[in-house]
Amino acid sequence: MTGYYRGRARHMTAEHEVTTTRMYSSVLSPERLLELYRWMLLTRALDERIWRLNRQGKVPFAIPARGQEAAQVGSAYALRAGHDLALPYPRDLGVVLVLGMTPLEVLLSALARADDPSSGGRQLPMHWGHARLRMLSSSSPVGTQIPQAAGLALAAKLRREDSVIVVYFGDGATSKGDFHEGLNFAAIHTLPVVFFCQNNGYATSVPQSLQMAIPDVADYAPAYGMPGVIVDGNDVLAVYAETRAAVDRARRGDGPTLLEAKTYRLLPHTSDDDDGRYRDPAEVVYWEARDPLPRFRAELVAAGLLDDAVDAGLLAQAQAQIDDALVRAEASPIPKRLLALDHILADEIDDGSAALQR
Ligand SMILES: Cc1ncc(C[n+]2csc(CCOP(=O)(O)OP(=O)(O)O)c2C)c(N)n1
Ligand SMILES: [Mg+2]
Repeated sequence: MTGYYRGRARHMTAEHEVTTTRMYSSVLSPERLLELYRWMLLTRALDERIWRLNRQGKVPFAIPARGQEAAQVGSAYALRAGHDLALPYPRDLGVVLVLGMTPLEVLLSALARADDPSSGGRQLPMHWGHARLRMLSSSSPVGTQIPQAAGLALAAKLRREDSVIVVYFGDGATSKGDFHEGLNFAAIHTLPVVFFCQNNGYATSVPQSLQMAIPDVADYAPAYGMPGVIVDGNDVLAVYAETRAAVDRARRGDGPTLLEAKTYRLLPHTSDDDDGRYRDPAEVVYWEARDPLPRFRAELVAAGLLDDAVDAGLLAQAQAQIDDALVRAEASPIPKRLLALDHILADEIDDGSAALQR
């Protein structure tokens, strides 16, 4: 019997917000807590570097992750990298790094080089894809990855694989039919998929209040017959624990979950956006004070796992890794013009006539 989910989404409470460290720190060893922090640090540093390269005219277009690192790193850390399938959305630098994409590969994509694993420099930067890492190539139209994830999950179930599919998207994508169709299908067939929404309050310049008439994306879940969970998306440990629970549930065969990570994008939508035209700078200041990176750093310091010297050393390591990757990426070849149309249309067109003659 497929489990019919009755009830309401599980909501984050004020109590939840202040107790997450105590609630979740015991789920990971000190080494793994520091590993999570290093992923967040690398994501932040690489994101900043790409933004600067854009301002220098070297990277044509950037989609910043700043402010959403906890949601991305914490959730991806709950997957079995290279085994589970991920469909990241363009802002997901933290997700792709944790799942195994190297800073060099990220920079090859940002600089549109021939060896970019996502598309060989054909797609917009940050439209991630990596066959070996089981990361599905992404499209620009918002939300299209959601029904694709349901389809992949159906395939995994039919093949009796124990892989889980995790699909990432923003609050804006929930206004698309793709979101509703994907959730409905996944729930009907009890599919092993986790729908992970990073709700940063905006779809480019459109605030959430103009996209939906209810406050929480997670509240859509019970209508389709699956659990909906709201998590503080700026608390990396809470995100890890809730994603882990949803992934375990999917792997057990108990079906999909909709997770809503409440977060905030600290930079403009993209390098081409002027966020001063649609949001109050005071709002950004409010969220700067809730930046997930210093927040986790403070928690690690309070737990005696980190001090200023170790922190500075970890940042220097991340920067050195990025410096090295950048030198190699800038020295790598650009795509050959003659190959521009490769992989766009089938090389040989099958008009069906051969089949008709049989
Ligand atoms: C179908 C479609 N409509 C509009 C766009 C233009 N567009 C690109 S990103 C975006 C906003 C997405 O917002 P959200 O899903 O909340 O993700 P966020 O950018 O906030 O992380 C829009 C409208 C698009 N790419 N596809
Ligand atoms: Mg958004």
